[in-house]
Amino acid sequence: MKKLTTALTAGVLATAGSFAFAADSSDPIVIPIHNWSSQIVMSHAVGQIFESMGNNVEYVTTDSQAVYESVRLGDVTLELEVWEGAFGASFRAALEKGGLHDAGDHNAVTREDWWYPMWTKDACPGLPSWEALNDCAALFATPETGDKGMYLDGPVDWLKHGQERVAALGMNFQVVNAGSAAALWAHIASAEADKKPIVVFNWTPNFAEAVWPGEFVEFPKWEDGCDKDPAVGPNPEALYDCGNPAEGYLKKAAWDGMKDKWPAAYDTLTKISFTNPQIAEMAKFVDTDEMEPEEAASRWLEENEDVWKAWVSM
Ligand code: TMO
Repeated sequence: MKKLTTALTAGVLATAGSFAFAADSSDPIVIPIHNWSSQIVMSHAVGQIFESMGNNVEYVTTDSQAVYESVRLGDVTLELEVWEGAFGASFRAALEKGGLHDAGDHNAVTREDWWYPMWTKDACPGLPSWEALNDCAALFATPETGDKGMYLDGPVDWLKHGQERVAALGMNFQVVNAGSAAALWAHIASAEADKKPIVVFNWTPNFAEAVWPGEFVEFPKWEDGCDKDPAVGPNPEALYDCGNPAEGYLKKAAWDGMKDKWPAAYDTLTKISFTNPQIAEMAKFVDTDEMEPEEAASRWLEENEDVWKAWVSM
């Protein structure tokens, strides 16, 4: 009997040992946190999934463009929300240099661009065309922008070329950067009372679509190279004379070393795929329901075990 127990124990240990050999490093997986709610909640949700697998996780707040260089160098391990419109160029640049790779798409279609709440169209009925918007520029003038219309863009680290687009298309607008996502929502909310026409940066999936019906401005359609080759887009002499992709991707990116250092977590990362409604809900927990991101992440995981348990490799 003793012998059998010993043999069994040895067998168990050998099995456990072979798992341990392939196990993830105990060093923390470093997850970057940015400045919009779905990314913060998703990052905590995935961090909590990794912790449930026995991994250590560390969160660092980073610039949402510079992060691609940090992933490439392995200073952070991954990025969970690579939005094509805002970060496609930085992502492509880092891919070319090497050290990071595409870890797969979420099952989501994204758009990030100039947007207006629907009441704006009452004052400027030619919308959503950008030319119609430009003809209405005076409606959007503010003390800050003089006789030009104001476009309230996102924080400076999101999209870099708003004023260049205005110049390339000969628009009578001035781009003002919001200090935070919250400043965008405050701007929309304050225009709502007297239905003041406004045009602001917005995106989908987001909580905002359930709160304020609205539309994206239709700019000349995005074509690959619009940010690299002046010949692409309607103005043959300028870059950035296109809108952002209307059906953009949402990707995950990983440091090349993640696969060997944290193989189980890496395998899970490649399987992770959130949908538009799931991402909008993550944002809503914070922006509408005023939950803390960590709490929103735990709540999301509690309510969606069937979704994420399927991504965890055993
Ligand atoms: C990067 N963002 C989703 C805020 O456009």
